[in-house]
Amino acid sequence: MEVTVKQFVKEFKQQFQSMYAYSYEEGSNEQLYNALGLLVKNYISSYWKETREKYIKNSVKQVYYFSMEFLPGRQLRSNAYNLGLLDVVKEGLSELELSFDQLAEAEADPALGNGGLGRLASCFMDSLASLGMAGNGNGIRYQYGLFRQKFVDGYQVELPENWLRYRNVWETRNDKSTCMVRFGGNVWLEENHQGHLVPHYENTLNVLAVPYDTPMVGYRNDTVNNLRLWSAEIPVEEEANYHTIEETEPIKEITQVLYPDDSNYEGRLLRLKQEYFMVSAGVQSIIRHFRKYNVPRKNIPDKVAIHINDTHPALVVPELMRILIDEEHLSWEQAWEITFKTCSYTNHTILREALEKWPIDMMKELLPRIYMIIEEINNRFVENTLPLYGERITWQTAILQNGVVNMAHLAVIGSHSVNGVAKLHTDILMNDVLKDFFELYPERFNNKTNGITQRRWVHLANPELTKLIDEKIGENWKLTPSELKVFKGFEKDKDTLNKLTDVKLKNKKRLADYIKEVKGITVDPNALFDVQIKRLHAYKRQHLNLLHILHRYLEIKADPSADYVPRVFIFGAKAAPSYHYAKQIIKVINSLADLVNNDPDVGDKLKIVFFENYGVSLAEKIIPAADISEQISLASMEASGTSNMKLMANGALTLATLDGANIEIKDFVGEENLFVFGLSSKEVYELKANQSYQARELYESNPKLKNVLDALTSGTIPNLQDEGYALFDSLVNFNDEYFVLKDFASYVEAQNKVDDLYKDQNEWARKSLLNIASSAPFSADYTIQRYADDIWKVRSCVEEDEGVHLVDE
Ligand code: NBG
Repeated sequence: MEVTVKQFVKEFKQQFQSMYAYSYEEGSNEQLYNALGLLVKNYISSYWKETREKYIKNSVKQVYYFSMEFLPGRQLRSNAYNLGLLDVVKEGLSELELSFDQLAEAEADPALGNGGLGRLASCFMDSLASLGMAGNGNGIRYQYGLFRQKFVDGYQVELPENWLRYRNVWETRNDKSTCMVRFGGNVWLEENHQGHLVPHYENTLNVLAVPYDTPMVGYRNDTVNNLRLWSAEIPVEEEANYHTIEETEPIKEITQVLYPDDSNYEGRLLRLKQEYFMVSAGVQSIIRHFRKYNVPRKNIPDKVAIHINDTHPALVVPELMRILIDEEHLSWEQAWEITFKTCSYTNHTILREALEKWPIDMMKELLPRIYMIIEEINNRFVENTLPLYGERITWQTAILQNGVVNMAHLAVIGSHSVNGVAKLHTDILMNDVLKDFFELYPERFNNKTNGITQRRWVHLANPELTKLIDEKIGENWKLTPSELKVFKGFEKDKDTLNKLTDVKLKNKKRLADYIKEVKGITVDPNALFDVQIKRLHAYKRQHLNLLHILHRYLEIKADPSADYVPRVFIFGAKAAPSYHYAKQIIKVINSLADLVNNDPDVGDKLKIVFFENYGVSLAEKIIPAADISEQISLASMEASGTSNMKLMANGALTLATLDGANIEIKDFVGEENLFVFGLSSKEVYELKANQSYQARELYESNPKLKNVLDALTSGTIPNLQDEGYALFDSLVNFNDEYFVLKDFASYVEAQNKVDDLYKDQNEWARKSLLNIASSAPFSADYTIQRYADDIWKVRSCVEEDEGVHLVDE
């Protein structure tokens, strides 16, 4: 969009004054940020309106991405950038002697998700808009995001994340589009005079769902899509029934907090309420649109695709059935045809504890009508499947099993498409986790490997690298990511490699300053920066990383002249508050950090930095400075991973097991340009099947490993309570569920190779360049294009010469 610096300066001053009634010179950073954000939102608003009108006028098919989590990150920079205004804004502010970077830091980072799942949803929103596709997000406006993590004495402490404290300039409360969501009470069906069975409700808890809309700005293509987050309120007409604050709690609490658990949702009533609340409001608002524009209901699948992001929104299936049958008076068969063709489902994990199951009693009591429908879906499913496939498969795939509602089964049965998020993961779904369904419906299964938006994770997070690429290959890669492969042509060009090394060093210096500022630790920017950033979970094996560091420490102590390349081990990870073992791992890493960072024998050879409160904004600071990307989950356990893609795109070399998307990274960049170690998923499956694994044997037979494990309990690491013992026990006495000890030797060997390569800076830079140049296939733009072509059947609504343009991969 066209705005001159002069115009911007004038409008910014006016905006500030109109909001605060004094001059911008007296404003705090938060106030200045708020004024700037609102001004940018003003610039967005006409495109937002026009995009919406265009979709309606052309009656285009729209995608609704239903997700309990979104992690958009700070939006000021990315909105200004996608609009093409970032330079104007920066220049205008500097004329006013204000720093854009400083104001941008004042924005709260909405932590409305746990990790990869929520961030993926936000990368997808960015790509949908940038591809000019009609894509809407549907989720919850949690009043408190994921907890803010602090370390006290090395222990994780959780504080509330009040991200709305200073208001949220991007959202628009949309009181015109509220809906009513009903819980509990009694329901019965009665025939009306047209002979339809209609439900009657009594004593329900009625909750008003209020939408807050946020613009999702496409990259230079005038497209602005909508992210709709719902908030729970008391219906105005029922306000008089509530006499005390306490009485209003059951309503308010529905959208108060995000469940702080990314793989293990305990069967809690409130969580189920949240899920239904989001689903019902979202489906109602979709159907309202059809009523308003009088679209024949049978055309719904041609006009909408509803995506179920993990099982959390799987109640979309019975909710859509409910509305079509109870309110639109379609027959069961008609309603089912529509529902099934409209819905699609992505699975994001194979962890059994994360595949949601709700007690039937709970479902019946909280959502009586929905339960009736689920029961009917299940009965019909069983009736159809039993004669064709027999007892075993039928009962293994039923929705209702042993007193619970199996949400993954509901999602698979009610969707025309089921996908995993990396090739290996999809294979595991087909051959193991959902194998019986694969027998029933092979045509539904497909893979969609995850992706990331290069706009946020390269263009904005790493401007120096972006400039270097522009300088060498021109700017086309920004609109056509596959062009990035042209950069490969520079792998032997001295000038490019030197500049690449310089860029990395600058980024590392910046991170080193930040480390000094927030952690008080001095690190050498020339050291190798080794990064593991992700949720803390035993399957992700931060403790394997820990054991290796401890091993290095012991070697350096035994021989201070040992030839190790100086390293900074960087961690960022939150543990679910109830996940005791994960918290113990955090404590041990923090205590080891205290020991190592202050040991004069060690000096710069080893430093450990565990950042507090890992999230999108911190990731943006860390990733451009990384040399090594730690992707060390037990093979078969990590569905895809996405930090692996971000780190690769920023030139880090991957140190990985053959898990999730690591395998595809290896295939694109070539095995010689990353470090692979450890068991393959096939070996993991075999080891589990033959039950031959004996962790204690490894402990007893490998002296180096024994040395390291003993150091957990010997008092070597200061200030531990029982955490060292807990780790030792799980690894040695409880037979090491995630085969940490089994992979230890090959991990150490791979780490030594990392050191060797780092000594040859030229060769390191060459491999780094090849990684960057091979990262385009992980652009979320391609991922979204594949979802659009294969699953949603939607197309771009912008001209081919506008915005992102995908030629091939
Ligand atoms: C996570 C997986 C990651 C994957 C993201 C996005 C959940 C339930 N799953 O491996 O653990 O990259 O989803 O697909 O958060």
